[in-house]
Amino acid sequence: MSLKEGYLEKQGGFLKSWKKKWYEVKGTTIYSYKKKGSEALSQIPIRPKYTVQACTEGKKSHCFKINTESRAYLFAASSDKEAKAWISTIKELISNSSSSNASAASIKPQGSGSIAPNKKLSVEDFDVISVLGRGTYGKVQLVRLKSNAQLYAMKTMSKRRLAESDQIEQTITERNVLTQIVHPFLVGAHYSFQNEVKIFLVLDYVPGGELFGRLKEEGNFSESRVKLYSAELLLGLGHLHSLGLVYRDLKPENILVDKEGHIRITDFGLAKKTAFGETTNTFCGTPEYIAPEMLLKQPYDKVVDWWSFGILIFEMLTGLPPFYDENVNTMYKAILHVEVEYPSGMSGPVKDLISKLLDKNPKTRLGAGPTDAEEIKAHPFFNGIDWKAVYDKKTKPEWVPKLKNGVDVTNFDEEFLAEPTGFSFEDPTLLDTDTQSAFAGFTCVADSALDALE
Ligand code: ISQ
Repeated sequence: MSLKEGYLEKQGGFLKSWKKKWYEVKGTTIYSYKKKGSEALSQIPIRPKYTVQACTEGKKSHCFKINTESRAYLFAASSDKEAKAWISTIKELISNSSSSNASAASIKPQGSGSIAPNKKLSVEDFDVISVLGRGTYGKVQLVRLKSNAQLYAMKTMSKRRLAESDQIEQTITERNVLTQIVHPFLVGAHYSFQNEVKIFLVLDYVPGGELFGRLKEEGNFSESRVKLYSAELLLGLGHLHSLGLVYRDLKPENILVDKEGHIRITDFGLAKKTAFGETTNTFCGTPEYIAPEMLLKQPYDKVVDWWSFGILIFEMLTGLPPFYDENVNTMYKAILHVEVEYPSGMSGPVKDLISKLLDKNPKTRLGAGPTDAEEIKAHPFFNGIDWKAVYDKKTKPEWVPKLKNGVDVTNFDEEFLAEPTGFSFEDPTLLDTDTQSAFAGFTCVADSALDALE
């Protein structure tokens, strides 16, 4: 039940522009929505030490401000009466959160991307159980928070390696994206912190392993299985786009399977904030999945994600991406000039969907219109899908990972599981002060959402 709801304008913490959204107070949290009845975009959990007051800054009338430890949230209501009503509701929330949190010195785990009470953490607060994966800049480990026994995936990155390969901005992007996310099909972040040599992102643990591993083992997936995976991906990508983010790196390695068999997109290092209608031209992504306009170094926008989505649907159905060639140059030429050939077993609707997503012209590609994901949801391949049931995870996946217990990591690559656990040593004296200062402000408890990137 909502205690108060209505449209408010809010000033972004980063760009300082004002955005109108629907806000709702439920429990001790303020949720934001694009419009009434849509999916929650983000949340501000109210804590005992917060304050709320009317204010005159921000060049807007009927303003009020919520002060937290890390920032102030500035809102504008439609009238003074409305502003007063919001202030009194939030004051009540603050006093309610004081009584419900009085004994909560420890951290309460919450769902994906949700917010824990403010507490600064360090690696000493976690036990390492296993290594789940490794990349150029560090590794992902299964960890348990000592205070509440909750499992998380901890991504550890070396500051030196990030700096050497110009990845600092990407890492901060990933943190900013992750702390904004509250969505059933996107991996959320709970905490981020740093020590002298490393930065740490504490993420939802998704125990079913990478979709890539499943695809390698099974060769390909049935059309009905692909339909649910792609419906879930579509909702996740659509949500990122609704936040003004282009994901840019969709591939099976970045898709995890949860304990019930639903998917979760991870790895937001390449996600990029663009204002609506704006384009970018940084070259990034994985060769097999790169859209033609990106290859041509032309300005591109969120529609590149719908190209990669088409490639992924093809790969899930056949086991290989459509333009694959061992020779990368041949593959690039195929992406630019060759039409996709479809195996005979593919149904008409899925062929039609893939061909419309793999339109080499980004302007006419399915999903290029103003309604973005909605345009793709209306394609006949998705006829009969109950989108609410998909969002609520009420549609049963065909494959459910077998897990013996909460810390069963057998769905992850054996190569990593054999690695020794623990936090490796790196010499802090090797880091220059520029690198250190580039990470200033990285430490945070996921302060949700209505934050930096808005
Ligand atoms: C969450 N759970 C398991 C593995 C992961 C790898 C990368 C990011 C998040 C993860």
